[in-house]
Amino acid sequence: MKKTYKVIAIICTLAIAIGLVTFTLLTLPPLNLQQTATPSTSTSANTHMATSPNLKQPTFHGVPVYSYRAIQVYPHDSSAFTQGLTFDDDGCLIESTGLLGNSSLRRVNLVDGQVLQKFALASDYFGEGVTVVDDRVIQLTWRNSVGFVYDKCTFELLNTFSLDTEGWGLTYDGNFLIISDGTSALYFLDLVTYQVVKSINVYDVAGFVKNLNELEYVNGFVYANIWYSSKIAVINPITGQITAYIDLADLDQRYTSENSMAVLNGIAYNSQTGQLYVTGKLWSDIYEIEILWT
Ligand SMILES: [Ca+2]
Repeated sequence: MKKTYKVIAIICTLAIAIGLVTFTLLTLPPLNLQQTATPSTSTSANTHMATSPNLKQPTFHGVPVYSYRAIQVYPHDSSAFTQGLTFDDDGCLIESTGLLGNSSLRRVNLVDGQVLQKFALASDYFGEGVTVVDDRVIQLTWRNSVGFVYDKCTFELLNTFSLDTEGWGLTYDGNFLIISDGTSALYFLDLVTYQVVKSINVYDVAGFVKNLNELEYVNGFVYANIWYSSKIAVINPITGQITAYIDLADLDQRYTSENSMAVLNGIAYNSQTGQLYVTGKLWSDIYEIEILWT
């Protein structure tokens, strides 16, 4: 009888074991082939890529690089140390120049390069970015911790405001002033108080991108010169992600000039015509360009 009980016990144990194995197999999730692949190397940056480059698309730091076509060339004052460039409502260029003792605010005839109007800054101020907001022209200074507000028509100095950072580039997105300070940050300033209300850090797949310089707001993106680079960064102003670079190396007069300071710096977009212009510090030309988005 004992033998019979043993056999029954063994059979029951085996049955329970088989039941448990069967239950376990039935309740496991189906094998996901993707989970067996090499672990992803994606980062928070490239998972936010707005544009997926094709195989032939040149890239820089994981970002598509686009070329350009020069449509027209205009003369530019080669003594102008360009730090800011934008358009007024009449299609004239508003330009800010730098260097101590040579800083100015200018209204320039695009076609012949003539300076139509000029306000010379005191010799201890170093002019930087410039933009137009309604009837005001706003100009930054580099390390003077101050911004200037002018009457758009007369260039009469109306007001000043303090800056907590260095002043480099400046543009206007319709709601805020946007300032760069040579780091990877863009600061958004209130139009009335000139206080910083938010900021973002600009990055590509390789990390934060510093030396952001002259700025221009173009169709929902911030275009930025990068100091000592021939590339313009196209920045998503909400996330800070660089979604494209525009390579202007062939235009860069730093390579044809004997002055190593003659870097690309100056982007102006005429929103009424859709035309885009670029120049640089001490450059003899302003170029109207078309970006080749293919
Ligand atoms: Ca600009």
